[in-house]
Amino acid sequence: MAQRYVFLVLIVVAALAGAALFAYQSAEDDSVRVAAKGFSGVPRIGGTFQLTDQHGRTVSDSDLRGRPALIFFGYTQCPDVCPMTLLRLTEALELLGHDGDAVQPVFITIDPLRDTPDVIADYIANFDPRFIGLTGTRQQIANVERAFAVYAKAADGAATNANYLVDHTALTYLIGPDGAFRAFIQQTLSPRDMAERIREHL
Ligand SMILES: [Cu+2]
Repeated sequence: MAQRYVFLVLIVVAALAGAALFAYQSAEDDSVRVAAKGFSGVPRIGGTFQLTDQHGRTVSDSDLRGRPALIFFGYTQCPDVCPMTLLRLTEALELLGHDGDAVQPVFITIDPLRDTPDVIADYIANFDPRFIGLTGTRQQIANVERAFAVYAKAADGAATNANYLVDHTALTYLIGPDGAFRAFIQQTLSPRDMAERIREHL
């Protein structure tokens, strides 16, 4: 009887230790998300950045002030999520008609090594003509990713394989005319739902 009791206690202790370890690891995974939150619980997303557009001109966060912006982070060699999302955003902007003219759509690369201004210029020509496409140095891109709490990681073997993939978050950020974060536009929404979500903030 006593032996059985000891065995049960050991199981409970092991379970608690496992739960504590799991909680610790989850907390680490969530650290980026937590860091992006302000005291009010509203995500503190955005900030200052300086990048280069598809024409080689410098664009900073202050250049985007005065009108709402739709910011999508991706890369031109993405086989699926990026082109699909950019097509849906393009369609959503068309559905908004003249109301859509108020919005500045922005593509920011998470793959600055391959996505030069020229490469981005060719790429965004496939989507809404109002898009601006931004790139920068590795450090500039790392800074803007941190400001927007974007996750992006090149696949293993990227150093030796020129056709490497990049794993990344695929949310679109709706930013107000004051530069403050307003809403996420999920890439899984239909263009019509995207348009409605954008319209709520015009
Ligand atoms: Cu992608």
